[in-house]
Amino acid sequence: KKYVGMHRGGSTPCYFDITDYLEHQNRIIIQVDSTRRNEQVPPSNTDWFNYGGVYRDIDLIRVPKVHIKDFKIALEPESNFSKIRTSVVISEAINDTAVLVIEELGIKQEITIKDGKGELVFDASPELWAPENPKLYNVKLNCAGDEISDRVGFREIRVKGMDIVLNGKPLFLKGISCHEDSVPNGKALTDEERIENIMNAKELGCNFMRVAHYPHSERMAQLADEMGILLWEEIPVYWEVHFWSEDTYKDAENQLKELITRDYNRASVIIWSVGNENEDKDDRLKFMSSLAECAHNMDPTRMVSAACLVNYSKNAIEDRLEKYLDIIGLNEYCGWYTAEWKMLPELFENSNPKKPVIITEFGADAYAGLRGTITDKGTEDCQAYVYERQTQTIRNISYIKGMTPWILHDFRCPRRTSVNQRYYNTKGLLSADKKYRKMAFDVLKEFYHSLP
Ligand code: GCB
Repeated sequence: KKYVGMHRGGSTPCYFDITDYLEHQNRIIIQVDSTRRNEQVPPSNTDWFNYGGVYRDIDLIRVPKVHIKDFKIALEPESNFSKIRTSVVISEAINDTAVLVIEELGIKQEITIKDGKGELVFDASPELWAPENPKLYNVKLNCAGDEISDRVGFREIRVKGMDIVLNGKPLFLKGISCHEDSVPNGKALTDEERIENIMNAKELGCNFMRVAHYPHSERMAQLADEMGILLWEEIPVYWEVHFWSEDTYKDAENQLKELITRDYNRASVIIWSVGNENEDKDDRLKFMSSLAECAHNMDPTRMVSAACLVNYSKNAIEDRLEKYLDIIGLNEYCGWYTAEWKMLPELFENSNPKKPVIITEFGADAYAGLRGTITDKGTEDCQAYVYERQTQTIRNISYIKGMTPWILHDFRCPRRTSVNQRYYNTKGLLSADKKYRKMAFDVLKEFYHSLP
């Protein structure tokens, strides 16, 4: 037996070159350690079931000795939608010429490769990708006998003042949060299930999904590209992480880098989130601001955010991390964990954010089919009422530029042990099998369809 290597984190891709290990007959053995540990990302305590084992595809890939290792392509920001930037990394430090072809645009560009690397900005006027027009182009790259292809959309996402601007037009992100969880398949969703989730979001009137709290399969972003829905992608820096540990930081940063490398060419992905609900402490600020800086350095074409907590002592949107973000994400549970409704308008009045805000979570549990009054917790009536009050308040707050209520469908959650939860988090608008629609689904649908 020969040891090839190891990888931390079960969500993002990795690869190992096994060329030098091969013999006439081979057996590849993959061992998975699914133990939850507090020093890991995510740590042991999460409000979802993280499953275990291997839940991503494993491929045996044969490539030429000299091959294309990385290839990025995107519309150049602030270029008036008229320039494309591409960069190429080759497996060896060769000097050569790579050829990029986008046939539909009549583009054939030569990229000079020096010491295995090349970069080029060139004029182009692609039809812009947007949720209502998810235009993708077949892009091909050749170098030293290797060829790769991708389907790529071109769009520009920026924050301008207090607006989130897609292709030059301010937009409101009508979103919904979603876990990667399925009754029959756990985390290993089929494409049919992913398409069903996107179709349900579209029926709600969404142009945006928050795929929480860890990188979902790369198929999700590919399908979002095809079907036209914007995405918030996140790494599992969730709740109480060992923010003081350098090793934990390395793990988080590695997941962020692998995610950005994986989905850089996906037009649907507009926001990298560096975490969720982490208390504003010094070591956490250093940890998460470093992640934000890393995302900004790696990717100037997207926005960086995090789902922050309300500053409860002031009932205000205030977190020192905001300085390092482009967009402020905020989880608030008024009408649920925060019982008093008057806290919601007060929260927004007490706040003076300098950047656009997305309400990344609000919600309420509802056991599918359970009815009662609006004050009976756990009923559909109570959940629907929370959605009504929340949406009617949020719609009047000018600095709120999007929302992703919690959550599209119920999901497995070992911490949720009450009689109506039965090891599920029941804040879904749909039951876990997605066959049953709770009343709140229609409340959100009506709200999104009433927006311009
Ligand atoms: C939160 C968390 C989310 C939980 C949710 C809940 O604030 O971000 O992971 O599942 O609340 O249901 O309590």
